[in-house]
Amino acid sequence: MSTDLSTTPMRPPTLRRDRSRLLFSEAQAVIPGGVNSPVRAFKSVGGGPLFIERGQNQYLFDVDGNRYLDMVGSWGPLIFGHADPAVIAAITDAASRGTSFGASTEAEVRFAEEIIAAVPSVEKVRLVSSGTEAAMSFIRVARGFTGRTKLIKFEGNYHGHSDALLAKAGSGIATLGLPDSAGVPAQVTAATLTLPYNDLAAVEATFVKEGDDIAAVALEPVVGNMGCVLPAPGFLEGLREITTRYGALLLFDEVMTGFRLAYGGAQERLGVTPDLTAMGKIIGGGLPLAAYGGRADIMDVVAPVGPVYQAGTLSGNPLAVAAGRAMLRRLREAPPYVYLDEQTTLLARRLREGAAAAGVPVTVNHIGSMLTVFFTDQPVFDYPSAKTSDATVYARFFWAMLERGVYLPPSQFEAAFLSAALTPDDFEAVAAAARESFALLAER
Ligand code: HOZ
Repeated sequence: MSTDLSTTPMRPPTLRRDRSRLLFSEAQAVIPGGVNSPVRAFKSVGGGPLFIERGQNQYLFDVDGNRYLDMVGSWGPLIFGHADPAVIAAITDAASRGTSFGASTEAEVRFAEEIIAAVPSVEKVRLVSSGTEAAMSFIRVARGFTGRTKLIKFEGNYHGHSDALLAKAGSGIATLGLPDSAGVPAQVTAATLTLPYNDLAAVEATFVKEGDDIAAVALEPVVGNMGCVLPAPGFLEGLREITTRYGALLLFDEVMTGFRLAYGGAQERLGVTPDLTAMGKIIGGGLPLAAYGGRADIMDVVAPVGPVYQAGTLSGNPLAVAAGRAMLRRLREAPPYVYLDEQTTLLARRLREGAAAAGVPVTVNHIGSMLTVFFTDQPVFDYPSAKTSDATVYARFFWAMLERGVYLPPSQFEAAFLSAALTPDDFEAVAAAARESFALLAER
């Protein structure tokens, strides 16, 4: 069959969207692009964003009264779905005692103990408010600890929007097809060496040339920000060996994978221990909280013990800590990992079968409860191979799924995050919606 599916006529949209459209036009007058984070503008799938009224368990409800099975989960935090009663009760209880103190609390100590008990690499941890802050801070710590300047990161990996890390980044930068970001001086990214993901030979060659200057290698151990892309066998182990040999640090950005691929994150699941880890999303239970941590001797360079400065008025915010602790307690008491692995694996198989039946070439990458359908017949293992996916076909698939009540990431270069609130029947419903959508893509 022809692979040009991007011009296939679509069924006219039947979703009610009047109120979302009105709000978006009002939003554009007062918020840049009408959104507070670029990917949610739907720019790469077209059609304008949905405005959300509420979430309940596995469902999202928009302001026009449409209901969707949510495959985004707020980009990762909501592993038990929306408005989880245990998390809501913890937030409500904490709020009744004050929303912010800018001072120490017992809860943050207990939370730090719980994180340390969970994540293999973490002996000391500092709480911050966003994944961007966590990743920015672990880079600063790595440079402060090693006294070196250069940093290796990988194409299509996204570590938040701090200046030094906006080099060939994934997520919104990939979604919008931007080279990098304006406003970041070239001097700031000059020390950021960007290499192809899964290319150990490129890492080795860079260390041979500049090893004495390299402070750290930072990566998503499983990538979510160019869609879901898995590390090749031996890649993480190789990075561990090379960084150790050269006295550089290995930094895992587990903002997406932490507490999602296993209670101890990708490092527990894949058995490779970094020196420092950035965490976010699930760890905050859906509130703005993130963390970075690792070896105690490294973390002790952070002020006020050491000379590396990092601070925040809302760091350790009592509501966010309460939400995070409730989330971690839920994960210990009712681990969703086996269920989510089984259901996601089954869904991936159904998606491949549905696409094959319609003659639509796809590559479905998944691990744990992260999944991406790429519209390519190539394996996807790095950013260039992710870009072989036809994003215009993804856009058509996205809308066909939305019409069938399934809310996918509004970008080819973001992973879906599945929640334990989705029942086996819901997973079947998603597969059925996908079968119809693939068939529609293939229609003449
Ligand atoms: N950067 C996030 C996803 N990788 C957030 C996207 C959004 O909220 O727009």
